[in-house]
Amino acid sequence: MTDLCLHFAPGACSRVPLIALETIGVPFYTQIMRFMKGEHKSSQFKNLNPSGKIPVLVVNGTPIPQNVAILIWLSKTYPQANLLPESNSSLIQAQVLSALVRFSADLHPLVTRIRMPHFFCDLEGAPQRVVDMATMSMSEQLESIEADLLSQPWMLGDHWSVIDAYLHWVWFRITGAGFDPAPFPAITAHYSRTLEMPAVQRAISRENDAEALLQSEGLMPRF
Ligand SMILES: N[C@@H](CCC(=O)N[C@@H](CS)C(=O)NCC(=O)O)C(=O)O
Repeated sequence: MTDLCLHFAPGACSRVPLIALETIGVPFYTQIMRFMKGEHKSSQFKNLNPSGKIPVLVVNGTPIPQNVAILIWLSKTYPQANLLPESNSSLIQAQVLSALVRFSADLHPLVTRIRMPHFFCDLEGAPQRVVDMATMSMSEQLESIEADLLSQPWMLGDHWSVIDAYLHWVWFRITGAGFDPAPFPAITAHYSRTLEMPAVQRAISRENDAEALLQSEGLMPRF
């Protein structure tokens, strides 16, 4: 049996592969990242991901860092879970990859600016400006997603994919930081639909358990 360990933290973007793993239903275990102890900066963890970031999925001892790489590996390894649509057309494959990478390369960095603006500029008053500018860019990005979701239930059409799990996480993080949901009713409804999915509920439950543990250790990060 394949040995799968996901390095994750409550609230972090590791929720996306966590949802993917829960959707597949394969046995896996988890390793909680203790950011407050600087574990992500340790040489031990950097052997798994030189960028010092989660998620990392360790497969039979071999690490896969980066959300996109993890999600594609899971999708190809467990095709029955339909995490991403399969196609023999390289053009369609490229379109699906493009939709996924949009989240990791375009939207995700904006989430980071909205949640942790001091990582980008710590001059007095600057973090708020970072938030404001990232919020404007995020709103622009979300306009096209809102338009799509007004005519289809999921990001790629009629069928859920892990791209919907990525949108779920983006929305969770930005609305949790005060982003105004009012102009985006279709995305709000999409988020509600994802919350009803058992795999999403199991992923959140794992995060809640991890959060309780980190709280008890005084190591729950505010990020
Ligand atoms: N490109 C990476 C980004 C991962 C990422 O930003 N992870 C955050 C948590 S959401 C992290 O570990 N941050 C720690 C840090 O930057 O020090 C991916 O898609 O996996």
